[in-house]
Order: sequence, then structure tokens, then C-alpha cells
Amino acid sequence: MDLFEQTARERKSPVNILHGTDWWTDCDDVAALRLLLNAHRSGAVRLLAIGINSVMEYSAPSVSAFCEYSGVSVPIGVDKSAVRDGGKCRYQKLLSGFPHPVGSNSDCPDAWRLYRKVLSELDGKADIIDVGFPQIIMELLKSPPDGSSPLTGTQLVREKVGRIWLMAGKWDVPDGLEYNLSAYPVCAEAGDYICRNCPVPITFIGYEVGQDVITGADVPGNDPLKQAFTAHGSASGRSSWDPLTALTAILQDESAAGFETVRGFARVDPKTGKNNFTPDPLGPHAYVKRLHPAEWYAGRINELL
Ligand SMILES: [Ca+2]
Repeated sequence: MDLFEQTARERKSPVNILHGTDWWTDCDDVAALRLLLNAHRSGAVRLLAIGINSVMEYSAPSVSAFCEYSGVSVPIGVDKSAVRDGGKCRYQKLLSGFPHPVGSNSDCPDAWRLYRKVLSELDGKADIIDVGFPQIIMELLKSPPDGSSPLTGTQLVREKVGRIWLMAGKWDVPDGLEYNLSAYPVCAEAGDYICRNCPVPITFIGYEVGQDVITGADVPGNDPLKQAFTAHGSASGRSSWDPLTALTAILQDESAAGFETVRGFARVDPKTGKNNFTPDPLGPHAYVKRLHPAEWYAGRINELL
């Protein structure tokens, strides 16, 4: 029995998850989604929606194909305004060569609208993960009442979201600077907005936590996960920022994921994206520090991919 099956057995019901991913130039997003799909299949979580927060031609079809390969159908939303220049499409077209029910990005609703619909229809709460650019969560928080719900986005999140787990920031130094909060102006804007306005707790998994945790080397060559890693130039493994975030959320417990938490108030500069943290045991935010060597985390993730 693996860790997800054991987790499922200990839970009364699966934890509901909405998962945001940039699915952009790096391949650790693909490993993170594989962990979530495996946890879904084991019954530890219920993956209710995926929001893509960057757009390439094959974004939604490749996410759809990757889910389909695991036998899991998940509604996909896209932030269609998030078309970026300069990103090299390394694996998206390749993965869209596998069967995919979603034909194109335009088949998908706006991600924040999908999140509103899923949350409003939910009996109970869901957690939100994001391992990419955080603007979908900002758009959700800012969203007005609509056909899905009479609540504002902030009210809906307060009522229906348990916790938020973000791969974002660099927390081991003052004025930390990390890609998801600084790559584009909207990233810094969203990081700042979420820190100041989100009504539910947020745990940050920072750059420093995942960089030297190298995973994915042992996946068989016919697996689309391995093919994505190889296309990215990471056949011998890749840093595990996004998989560590997904795993911590799946376990619902930073200490079970091998971390110490520092609780307090996170701040993100709305212009530069630099992040800072004021410790406070009653604060709504937390970042994590590793308690084990990199190999400990890598071994766990590799077993679950
Ligand atoms: Ca990512």
C-alpha cells in the first residue's frame, strides 16, 4: 500500500482539490499533476478542476491528454488572457498526441468562472493548489456574483475553500524573489492582492524547498510523464517545486510532508514581486522549512509518480 492509499484509508472522505498550473516552460507541473491524479485514483483526494494560468496553443489539449492517460476526467479552465511571449513549448504539443477529450483552449471556460461553478455546487469545502502564476486566485477573489453563485468571490472562498497551497516565493532570505510572483506584472499584483485579501489560510512552498529535490528519472520511457521530462531536457530528473506543493496539499499536513512551518504574515511587493514575511503564531500565512535532506523528499515523490 502506498502513501496515497494509506492516506485514503485514514480519511472519512477524499479532500476536494482545485488545481492551478502554469503548464508552461517547466516540466515539474507535469509531475505535480501526476501526483494529484494518482491521489485521486487512490481516493485520497477528489480533483474537481484544473485551472491553467498560462496559455500555449496546446495547453488544454495536453493537460486533458495527461489526465486521460491516468483515466481521470477533470474539468479544465483556462486564463485565456495569459498568453505569454517567449515561452518555449517543450512538451505540450507532444502530450497532445495522446488521446484528449478537450480539443482546444477555446473549448474551456475561464478558469475563475469554472472555480466559481465548482465551489458553488460543492457540498463541503475544497482546497486550492496553485503551482504557477497566481492570478486565477486573484480573479476568483475579485469576481462578482454570477449565475453560479449570489456570493462575491471573497465570500465564496470564505465559505467554500479550506486552505490554499501555493508554490510561490523565496522565504529563506529578506526580499526573496521567485518566478511565480515576479515573471509578469500580473504575478506580483496577484501575489500582493492574495496576501492582503484572501480570507482563508495560505501555505507557501518556496523556491528554496524544492530546488535540489530531483525527481522523475525512474519513470518508464513510454509514460507521457517521462516523455515530457525528456522533451524538457530533464530525462535524468527535475527540481520538485510543484510536486512538493501538491504532495503537501494531498497530505493536508506540512509536518507529515516533512516540513516545519513558520506562521505569520506574508507580503509581496505589487511591483517587483519580492516577498517578505513577519512571523506571528496567529498569522494567516505560513511558509515551510525542510526537516530532512533532499533525498528523503525525492525518494517519496519518486515512489508516488
Ligand atoms: Ca509551475
